[in-house]
Amino acid sequence: MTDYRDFYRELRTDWLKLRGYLYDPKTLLPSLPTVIDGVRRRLEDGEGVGLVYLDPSAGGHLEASYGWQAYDELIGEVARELREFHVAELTRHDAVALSGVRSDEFLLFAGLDGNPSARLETLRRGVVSRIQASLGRLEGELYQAVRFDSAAVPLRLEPAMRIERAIYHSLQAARARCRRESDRRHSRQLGELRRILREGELLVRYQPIVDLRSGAVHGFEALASAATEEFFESPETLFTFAEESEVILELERLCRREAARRVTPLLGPAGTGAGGKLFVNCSAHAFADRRLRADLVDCALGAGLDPSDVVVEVTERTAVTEWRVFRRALHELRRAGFQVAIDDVGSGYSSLHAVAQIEPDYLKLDSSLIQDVHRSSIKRDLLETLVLLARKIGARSIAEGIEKAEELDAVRQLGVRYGQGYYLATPALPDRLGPVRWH
Ligand code: G
Ligand code: MN
Repeated sequence: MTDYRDFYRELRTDWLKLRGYLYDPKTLLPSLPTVIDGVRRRLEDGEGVGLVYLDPSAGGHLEASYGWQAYDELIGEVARELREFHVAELTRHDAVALSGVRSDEFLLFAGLDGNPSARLETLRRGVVSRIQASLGRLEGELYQAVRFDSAAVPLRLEPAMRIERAIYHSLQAARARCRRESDRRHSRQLGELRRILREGELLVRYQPIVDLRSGAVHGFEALASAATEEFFESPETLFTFAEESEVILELERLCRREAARRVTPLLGPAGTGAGGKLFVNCSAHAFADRRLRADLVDCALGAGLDPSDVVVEVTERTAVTEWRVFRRALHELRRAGFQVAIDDVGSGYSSLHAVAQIEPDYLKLDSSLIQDVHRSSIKRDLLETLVLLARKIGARSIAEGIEKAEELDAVRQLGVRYGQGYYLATPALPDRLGPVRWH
């Protein structure tokens, strides 16, 4: 007798396997082979159909730096947004798909009537801005860093060509157009970066670091960015691009130079002792730069600052791989009189190992610990511990990212010595800095 149970079990296994080829398991979006038949039928019926192609530019990069799990989440968010777009703006004959299972190339097939090329372009813009806006509202660096390259192509019926193959050709054309577009953007950005380095054109904003006992300004952190957002929309994109283009040392040198050159009006006349300190950021890359010490000395003296008025903020955003080189550079800086701070203490970027290696003059306590500290007893315990640690190693503590009066009160009560953040003062150009709010 036939055992139907075995038969059905096999059938089910086959079906699951098949579904795994046809639908992406994470997003449940169909793959291209799944939707191609529907598209073919519409074209055969004489309908106009267009393809909007969306590709996360630098997707590979992002996945490599943030990990596949985080990247999967991102793809899931985009899929969800596209599905909503489908429901709101398209018909059930239209389709949203991935080029293949586990791919990160999104495809949107939509019927075109009226003016096909105008409709297609409107569709492409609509989709891209909707995705970009919805990702922008999410928490997380990855969501802020991602950008979508896109292209829209009408699908054409070529009488001599098999329709499915013509669709694949259109996909290739869309990919090629995206690549050309991103190459063009890349070379425009590279041109702009070279110009910035050549002409020294950078904006430097300064953010006060405030003594939480007296309200006096203890110093300013210098924060550099491109003069316009046209090519580099954030400091993050500028620095990442410079790193990829292997000119990060040049860019950091320029930032230090400009930070020192323009700080003078804030710190008071040289030699009067009226001034505070200048805090400058240095990545781990900069510590491998043999010119770091001489360069910093030049910057300081050029601006009429004593090296002891300059605090070098160390971040581990790019990991320190050569501790020996790093320690030697640090030692040289110290001997020249500079002070050292560890940035982002308490975040993933900053380890206790670094605290032990560096013996810093300042610990800058990461904004993730400060955010809503008045509502979290764990954060208060952690801060209390870090304040104690700072005291024990003879370092001074600075709370970063204070955005609310309650946070200010809490960190003050915990004995944090200095504070920085939008609540106290936002970063501003030297002639735009207003008074500090500290109550
Ligand atoms: O990693 P580092 O601490 O150097 O980063 C400084 C960055 O933090 C700057 O881009 C600055 O504009 C930003 N910043 C300064 N104060 C605040 C704040 O109160 N809240 C937030 N979210 N960012 C801040
Ligand atoms: Mn910093």
